[in-house]
Amino acid sequence: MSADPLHTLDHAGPIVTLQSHVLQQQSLIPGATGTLSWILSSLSISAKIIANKVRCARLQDVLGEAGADNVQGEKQQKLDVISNAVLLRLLGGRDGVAIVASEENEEPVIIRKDPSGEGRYCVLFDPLDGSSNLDVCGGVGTIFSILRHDPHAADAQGSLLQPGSAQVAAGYVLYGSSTVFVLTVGHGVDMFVLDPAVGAFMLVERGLRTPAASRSYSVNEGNRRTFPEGYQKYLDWAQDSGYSSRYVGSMVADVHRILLKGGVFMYPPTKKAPAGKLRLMYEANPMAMLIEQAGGKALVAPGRRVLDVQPTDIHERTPVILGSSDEVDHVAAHLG
Ligand code: P6P
Repeated sequence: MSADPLHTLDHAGPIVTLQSHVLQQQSLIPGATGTLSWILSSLSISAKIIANKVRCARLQDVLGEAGADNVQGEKQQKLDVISNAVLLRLLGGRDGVAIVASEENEEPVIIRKDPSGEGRYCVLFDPLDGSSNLDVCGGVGTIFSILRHDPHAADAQGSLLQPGSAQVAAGYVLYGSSTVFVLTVGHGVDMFVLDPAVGAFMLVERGLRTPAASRSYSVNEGNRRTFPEGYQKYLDWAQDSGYSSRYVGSMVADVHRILLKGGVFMYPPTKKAPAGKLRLMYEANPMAMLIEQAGGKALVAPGRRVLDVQPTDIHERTPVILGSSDEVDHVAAHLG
């Protein structure tokens, strides 16, 4: 029998879309104006547009490099540029967005700066994380982080440079075997899957919890020899303890597996990236909020939460250790 939405109505209760879920959550927040809901709506539309472009990329000849480097010094993929433009256009059309910051733009984009900026938000994102996996049909994703805008800040950086604990919402879209939208607004983690026949993200998991333990780690072991010693000691211990290793090389794909099945994801400092490779503001912070909301842990070092780091630059990088609470503890114990 087809898994059409009406079928699920018989077996799984009411049909809830991302749109109706967000509006329902808005109704629970006293004084909510709907501004954040409208921003989340624009991210949902962006995700549908990007998903379509990712799935038709090879057919429409938009795979491969765009011919320029981004602010990170990385080769931009054509779809990085396209996805970035989609998000800028959709968010730019939302009255509640004051500032946008993207991995693909060296400077933040000021959308609105009138002094009555009260009640507006800053949206930070990596438009297509893991895009180097596109030409081999690997999982790629969009990661987003939403902060309250400070209209009294001297400049855009002043409003953006808030610790991850200040995020009001965070999430990602995984363009994998299905298109999955994972979201938290600070009251747990909810997961939606795009039903292409309906064109809507359908709620499939409410209040996701990551397992407290799972004997699996996720790290690029090609860099192992340049990891600080404590990480090498952890890997020796994990391998002696029969742990399995899973690594896609696309943060959204790796973290989604950790969120659902547990384990620990790490990007340690390396010789090439002594401060770590992942970006704090629009990769580590949103993923850390999701993992903590799901009952896991997210650290930059033993005893230091990702969400407590006070950023000094919107593109700064950080080491990351995140996932099941027991598994993060095992890594931290070896780092001393
Ligand atoms: P490496 C993708 O380029 C990315 O930013 C993350 O999605 C991913 O976790 C990491 O880099 C992979 O880096 O050095 O293992 O290829």
